[in-house]
Amino acid sequence: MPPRLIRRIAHLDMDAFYASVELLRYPQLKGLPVVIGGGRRSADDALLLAHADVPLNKIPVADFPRLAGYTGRGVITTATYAARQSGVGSAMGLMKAAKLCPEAILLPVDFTEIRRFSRAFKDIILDIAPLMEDRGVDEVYIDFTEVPGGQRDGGRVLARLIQKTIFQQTGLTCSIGVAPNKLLAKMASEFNKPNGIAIVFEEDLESKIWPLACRKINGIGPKADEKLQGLGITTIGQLAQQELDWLIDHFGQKTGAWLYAASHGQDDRPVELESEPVSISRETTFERDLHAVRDKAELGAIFTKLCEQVAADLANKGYVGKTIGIKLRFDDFKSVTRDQTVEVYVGDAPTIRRIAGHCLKRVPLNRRLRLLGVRVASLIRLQDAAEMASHQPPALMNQGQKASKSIVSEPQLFD
Ligand code: TTP
Ligand code: MG
Ligand code: MG
Repeated sequence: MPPRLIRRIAHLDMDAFYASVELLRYPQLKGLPVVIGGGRRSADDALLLAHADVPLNKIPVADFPRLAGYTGRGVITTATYAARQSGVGSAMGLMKAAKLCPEAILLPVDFTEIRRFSRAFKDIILDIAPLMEDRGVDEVYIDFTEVPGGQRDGGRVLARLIQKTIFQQTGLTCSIGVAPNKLLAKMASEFNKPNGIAIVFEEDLESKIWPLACRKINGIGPKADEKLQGLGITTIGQLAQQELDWLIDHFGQKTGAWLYAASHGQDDRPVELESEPVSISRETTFERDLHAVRDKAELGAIFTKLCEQVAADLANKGYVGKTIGIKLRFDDFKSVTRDQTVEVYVGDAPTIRRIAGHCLKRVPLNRRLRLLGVRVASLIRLQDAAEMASHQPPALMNQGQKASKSIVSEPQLFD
């Protein structure tokens, strides 16, 4: 008989994520206090401008902008572990942080890089353990139960493999908690941060979970915590000592029952697979109804902007698509859609604009417009499309061009 599988759920969270992504670019800052936050400033541009002729990893540490003297209302997005030793951390005002750690290097967030690495580490995990739930930019749940290595040493063997592979392929470290469920795994992933692994079994509840503050339960926010403190409850262990009925009396049926279950380490929520988007679209309702001919310039500009936004959304999410569509709503509130499917996946704004323009020409535009939308569907992941393209003749835009030829006799509208 095969051995009985016990439920093992992992929570993985990247270490000082935004800061760590910057350190990949500037490895000379490794080990130093670095904080990420505020908007992009002239000092950031000046740094790059002054060193335009050297690679980023050769910019001298002494030349980086410091926190000292910061004035403004910016807050810290995150800080390296070296900076955290001075007591600075997420959500703290940069001016306050400047007092605590003036020598810290201050860098802005690069969201494009962040999204790229977010996608990259999740793809690495998916290759090893396919049951992954995306929980935001730097964390996921993973169901280890049936994955090879997921039971060995409580999940430590698989956790180590994932941690090592992410580090080898991206240079980023993460921390992983493995436990009987999501609730405990989420707490466990913090136990040995950074670059740590923590294994929690059901029987560890009393020793490892009960001493923690109630706030460590994901779902107990500042308000609930304040109310619990008012009732004399600060730790999860104290919460676990309360009767179910007492909790329901104070917090209502639903929250009371949930608090009871959580404090006893119970949580049966499944790990939910990442759902792939079906389409990505942007639409806008105009301030006033616009006419296809009289407001041609304005409509054309809005149309182009929508295509750019859709292209940016696709890029950020890492998709391309081959069905491009438009949606129009007229002043009588009737809507029409048109779409066109091309042979090869596209994602860039000019191409989307061109194909959407073809769609537009198939709609009679004699009424004023209230709304315009652009949509890209039949999506696949960008990297899958790249792989497919390498096995196919480059037929990219022929289809779209053919379509455009067949309708050149149509009146030129705001396209
Ligand atoms: P976290 O995982 O909470 O923090 P972290 O990855 O920086 O550090 P840790 O090692 O403790 O996990 O958040 C992930 C990223 O989300 C973080 O790098 C920056 C961003 N973030 C904000 O933008 N605002 C915030 O208030 C927090 C907490 C994080
Ligand atoms: Mg993190
Ligand atoms: Mg996180």
